[in-house]
Amino acid sequence: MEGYVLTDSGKTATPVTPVKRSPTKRTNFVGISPQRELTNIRTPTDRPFRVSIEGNIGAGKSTLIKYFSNFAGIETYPEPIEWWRNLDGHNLLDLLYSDSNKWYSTFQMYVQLTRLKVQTSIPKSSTTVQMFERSVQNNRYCFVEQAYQTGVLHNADYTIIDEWFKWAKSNCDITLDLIVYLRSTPEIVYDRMVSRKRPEEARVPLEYLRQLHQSHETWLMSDDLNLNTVPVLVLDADTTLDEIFEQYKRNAHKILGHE
Ligand code: DCM
Ligand code: MG
Repeated sequence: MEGYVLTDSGKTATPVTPVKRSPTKRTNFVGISPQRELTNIRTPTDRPFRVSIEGNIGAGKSTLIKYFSNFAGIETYPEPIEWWRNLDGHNLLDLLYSDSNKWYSTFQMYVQLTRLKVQTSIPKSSTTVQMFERSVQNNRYCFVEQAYQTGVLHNADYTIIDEWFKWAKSNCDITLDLIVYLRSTPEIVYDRMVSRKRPEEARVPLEYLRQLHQSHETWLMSDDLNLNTVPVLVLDADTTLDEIFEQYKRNAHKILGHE
């Protein structure tokens, strides 16, 4: 299988040359005008098209999902954040940000379980597209990887989460057909995060968003097929809301698997 990166420019697509041993950053791959085009989005016949919306905190994933939720045949699955905020009365998101070293592993184990439930949801018979806000794959390659690389997660915790991930991958169908990457600048999404005033996130520093940005880049913008084999459509999430809606419209056919 090959890895691809899509653009929203509509030019002829070219497969990305795959596999390097270590992730190679597409450093000259900028916003929505990349050198690499994308093709070959697999349109499954035995189940709905599955697309995951990815991006940093505050990148606009919920806005995109809300926009497409009115389209016919689409089932949308916003992140189950309320489950994380109230697990039998425990606010795991708050615990996470109040003491990351203590709670990171617990939180990610639970997020992984809830994502697995969401991503294996049985669609309605009329559903042609399932659209997820983030994915099981995101957990493993963004949040968990980042926490391990920065020393927040102990190797034992990291290995347990990875074992669960590998088990889920081989025993459940969590495959995706397309990833939409809302690519953003950490400083910009930091301001958005601060202004939306989610109480648990009041303590989140800009540095954390920089680290998460880097983990998204490594996961989605490198040619390493050990990290990702799913086609990636990159949208510029730094722009104004009007411009973002324009990008949605321009790319709707790709996002919904019609191309
Ligand atoms: N979150 C996390 N680990 C995950 C997924 C999400 O810590 N694996 C946190 C980051 C944000 C919140 O949950 O604080 C989700 O918000 P958003 O959808 O804006 O990224
Ligand atoms: Mg969200």
